[in-house]
Amino acid sequence: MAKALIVIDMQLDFCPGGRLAVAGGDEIVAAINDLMADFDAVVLTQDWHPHDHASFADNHPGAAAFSVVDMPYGPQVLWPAHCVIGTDGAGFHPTLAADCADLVIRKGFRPHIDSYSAFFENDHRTPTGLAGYLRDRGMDDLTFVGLAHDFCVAWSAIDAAKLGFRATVIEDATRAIDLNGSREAAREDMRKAGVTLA
Ligand code: VGL
Ligand code: ZN
Repeated sequence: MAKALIVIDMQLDFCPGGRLAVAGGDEIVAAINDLMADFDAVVLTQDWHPHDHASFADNHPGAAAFSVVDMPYGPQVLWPAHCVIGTDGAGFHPTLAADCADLVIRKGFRPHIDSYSAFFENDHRTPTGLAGYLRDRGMDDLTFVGLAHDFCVAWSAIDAAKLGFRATVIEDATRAIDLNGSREAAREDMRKAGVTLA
């Protein structure tokens, strides 16, 4: 079995001081760097939004950040603007060993649809191409770390399990946004999908 480490969205905007800061987001960088040597491949995902992205509350006049709206593809949380293409906040945390990655895959670049998962956009149908890349390289055992536990990490791990990969989340190397109990809900959804929580 070949093992890949999938590092989700370790970007400055998700770390303290960033535009969608996850509490303690920067505390996991050293642990993630240490894990990289144990894997046959390392993939980084990068949340990468145009300034007019539909997931930004600013682009919905009168709507509050963290409220939920109905999009053609389903409910969507409206976020503060974050990870805007080309900004410092969209960059990786400076101490992340990003040079060790085999692949950086960007997601969320289409203005009208968000993409939490590393595998599919939020319509659960439009592929990012990552599954094909991993299969071509014979990677069948995937471990997920990074930000945020209850959104992009959970959605990625659940999709991986549905696609037939072995999927593990190392919870100590994640941090959650925890919006209205989303952390526990995500843990339950991951367990149901067959994701191992380590
Ligand atoms: C994420 C909300 C919006 C994440 C990305 O990386 O978990 N969350 N965009
Ligand atoms: Zn985003």
